[in-house]
Amino acid sequence: MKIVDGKVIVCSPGRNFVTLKLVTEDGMYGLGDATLNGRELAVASYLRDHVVPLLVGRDARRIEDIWQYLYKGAYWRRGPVTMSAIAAVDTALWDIKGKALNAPIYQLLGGASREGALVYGHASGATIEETVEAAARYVALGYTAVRAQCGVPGLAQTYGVGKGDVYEPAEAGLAPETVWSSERYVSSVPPLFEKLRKELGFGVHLLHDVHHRLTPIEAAGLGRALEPYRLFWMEDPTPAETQESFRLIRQHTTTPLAVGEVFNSIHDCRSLIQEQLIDYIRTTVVHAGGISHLRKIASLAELYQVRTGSHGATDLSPVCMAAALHFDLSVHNFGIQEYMRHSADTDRVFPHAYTFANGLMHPGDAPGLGVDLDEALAATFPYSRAYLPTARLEDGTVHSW
Ligand code: EZ4
Ligand code: CO
Repeated sequence: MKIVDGKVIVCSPGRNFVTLKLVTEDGMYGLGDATLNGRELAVASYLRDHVVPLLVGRDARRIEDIWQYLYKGAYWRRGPVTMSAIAAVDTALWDIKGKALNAPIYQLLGGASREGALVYGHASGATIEETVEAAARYVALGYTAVRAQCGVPGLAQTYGVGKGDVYEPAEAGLAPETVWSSERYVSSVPPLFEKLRKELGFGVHLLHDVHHRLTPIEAAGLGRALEPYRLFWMEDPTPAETQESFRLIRQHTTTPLAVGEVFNSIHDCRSLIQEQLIDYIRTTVVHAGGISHLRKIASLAELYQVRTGSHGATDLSPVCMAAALHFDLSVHNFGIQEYMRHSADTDRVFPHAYTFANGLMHPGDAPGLGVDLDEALAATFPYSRAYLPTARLEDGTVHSW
């Protein structure tokens, strides 16, 4: 089953997406998400100019061999651009394998380990009251897990606070700069969760994303202050290039920790997992080498009772969401899946079989991923430059984002 073509489709139905479509000699095709928010065209070129020429003529059935060939053969290993490109190839090959064998991918990964994947929605608001109302709306929709982010008094704009119904992390044009204060932030979070628990009780899982903005000791203090509200997790408490930082946080708090949405390989989280410094690993299909590599991370994590909690924001396309759900349904040590609903235009460009009911999602039973790409419709939404915002402290110093 030879690969005869690889097409890179860049479209922007509400936000930018890069999709790889691999075609085989018998006319079968598979899709893979290659979207790297704010750096999309680098991955598109990596695929189009450097990877697709190497794939033409290869046997589409040899997923692991092609993965190793692209990873080891490039000489230059890891990094978000390389690993997103490899992820797209890997996902597309799993899609083809599922279609060829007439089975949904989760059946090829060992079958379902659960009825559905627990997902969390995103509640946010400028004030505590608005955020509590948004969280209550998610509960009314059937969600049993909700991430809550709130505006910080004294800061004009705060990460994670959406505008309108669809939460979009990037902004059109050149990267906007926002002002950040860790002091203002850390004192604003406990009152939010106090109010959420008072209004919603303890029957719903509550999550919070710190977005790599605190030092380890600041994060330790916040984790401790949040203990009475029993969070499902505190996410990305501090930047994780230095994995040992988490030892310090861990010594001080029992609030569960999640990290890894920006990781792209098992080497980024090896110490975090083996030393049991985290409870959830957030690596995703698209940014961490595809379904094949994510399974290796999950297998390592399983040994240490670390569970998965994959990133699933709107900048991860429905192709990635479908792949994530096949992974989530099958791996034993699944924990939770992030789910930010896409815009109506995105859903129309990427028709999909996955469904949500009663707080759980299911990838569906269509062969392969169960997601398609309407290329004619996609062509009506051309790429449009957008960036994630950046952050500076009140005195102008660049801060982690
Ligand atoms: O900042 O998806 O947990 N979710 C997040 C997201 C990420 C964006 C990055 O592209 O932190 O909002
Ligand atoms: Co996050």
